Amino acid sequence: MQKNWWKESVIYQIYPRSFKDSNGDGVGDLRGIIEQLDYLKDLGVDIIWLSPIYQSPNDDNGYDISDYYQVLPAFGTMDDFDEMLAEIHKRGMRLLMDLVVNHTSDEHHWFQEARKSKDSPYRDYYIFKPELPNNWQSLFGGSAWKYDEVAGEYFLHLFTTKQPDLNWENPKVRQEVYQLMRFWLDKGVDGFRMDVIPMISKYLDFPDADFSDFNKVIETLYCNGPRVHEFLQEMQEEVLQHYDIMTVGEGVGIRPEQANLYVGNDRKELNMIFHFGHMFIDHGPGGKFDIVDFKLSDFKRIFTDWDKAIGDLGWLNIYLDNHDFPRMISRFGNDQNYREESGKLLAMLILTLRGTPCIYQGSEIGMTNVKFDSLDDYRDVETLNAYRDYQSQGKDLNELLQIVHVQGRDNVRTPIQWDNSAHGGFTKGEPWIKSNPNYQEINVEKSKAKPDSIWHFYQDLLAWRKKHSTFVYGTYIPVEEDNEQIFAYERQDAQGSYLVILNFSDQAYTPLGQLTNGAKVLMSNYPFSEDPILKPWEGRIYQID
Ligand code: TEU
Repeated sequence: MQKNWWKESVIYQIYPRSFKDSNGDGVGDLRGIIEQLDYLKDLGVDIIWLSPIYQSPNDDNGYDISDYYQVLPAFGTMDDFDEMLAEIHKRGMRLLMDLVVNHTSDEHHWFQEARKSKDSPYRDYYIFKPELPNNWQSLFGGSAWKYDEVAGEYFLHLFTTKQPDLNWENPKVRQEVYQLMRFWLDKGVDGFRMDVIPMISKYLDFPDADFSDFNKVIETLYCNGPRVHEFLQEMQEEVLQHYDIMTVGEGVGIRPEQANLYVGNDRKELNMIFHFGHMFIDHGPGGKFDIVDFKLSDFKRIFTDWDKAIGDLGWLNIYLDNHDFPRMISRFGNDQNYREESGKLLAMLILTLRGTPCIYQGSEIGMTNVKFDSLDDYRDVETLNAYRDYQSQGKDLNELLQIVHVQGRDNVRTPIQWDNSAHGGFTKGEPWIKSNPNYQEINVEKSKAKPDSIWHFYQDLLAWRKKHSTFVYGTYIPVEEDNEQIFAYERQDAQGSYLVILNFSDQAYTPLGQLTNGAKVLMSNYPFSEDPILKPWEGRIYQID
């Protein structure tokens, strides 16, 4: 297996709007990030993935870009960016920017020009049709086609109506993208996380879709289009191969069997992907707000299937939440009775599975989902669109509120809780979104002051992982795959043999003798004990011969 710095690193995702506000306007900013770089270095992360900071009307909080060459003024200036990048590099860390090029904002001048005339040179930067071509639905509700009065045609938007999809069939569009990538890479950026990159190639016959299973539509029609690999290989040829950088694709819609088409080291496309196997595990046929149950064995099997699919040819990210999904402690742990224990256990999972771990901001202190009392407290366009649809269809708004409490993206977008002062010390002003009221109990200051906190557990485990390369390059061998209480696996190579057992339950667990015979406990998320019985939400790393 090829050794690479991006396989040995740990990524920390910053959602800048909610990370740290330095000037009291209630919105996180680049200077706030600069203030906290020592905090991140001290935690022990290596790469910062920064969600979009470009000029945007913020219909989708920056994933709707109106100028790829400008920093959103609320986040700061280009000088602030240059200083932040220099300070990141000074600390031996790296920066990934978020590349959002499946679509732009409708306020981008390309779209504004395109809609003016069918003869505009920008017209086929987007996908305009004279008639409604099919029944496609946006991931954010409603039709995926909007009739534009000025343009006199419909245009495609797989996301909000303010996020028109770019037409990658047009070589001019691709050259525009390569140019903006070079602009940021020439500034010294260390790579990109590529937003919905499997969506850039469209099925040009635009067939109708069967929405009885939305996830299937995403996989078979919205993603993995006929030219996606051609486009990515051209991107590699034109841009990526000329820099020592890393690329990670947001792997929505990719099936395990398709993974190495994107990340196989012989493919010259991407270095790795965030796959969505476990992220859609509780999404029913109706999508994310159609919540279904799942078993631990289903959850485990997804990781095993993906590890098998990738083999030694490709590479994956390992993550359990990001800015689009609920807080992992609330979704996969127990944020009521075992918040600290399950937070540490989940940290052990992402830091010992095979792949580049990604920690989402606030996980290191065990931040949880929020339960705002009113839908009016929410800011995410995905939630607000659902709110609008429920209202227009006369559906039960309280039912929607309960669903949003579980699945809403604002669960992970409440401000980072730095201390127990107002708004968790995130801002001296009024935050753009309310803080989680539990910031008095859950905050960085308190967590760093508590020696056995989640924060210290992350710091210890991050340091420990650096000294045990088996957790980077070793094989992954699942054990007890049908067990509905524990997630257990071995990691092995010439440098070492380890067994990880994670008790995903509120009950104690007695490992089978043969599982731990002769194994030596190296680490636990509970105070050290030779007791063979795992406590509720106890995770252990054993050395095995
Ligand atoms: O997300 C794409 C994507 O698939 C997610 O929208 C996810 O399926 C959904 O949010 C689950 O609710 C990327 C960005 O990460 C997301 O923040 C953007 O809203 C979206 O693309 C459009 O750019």
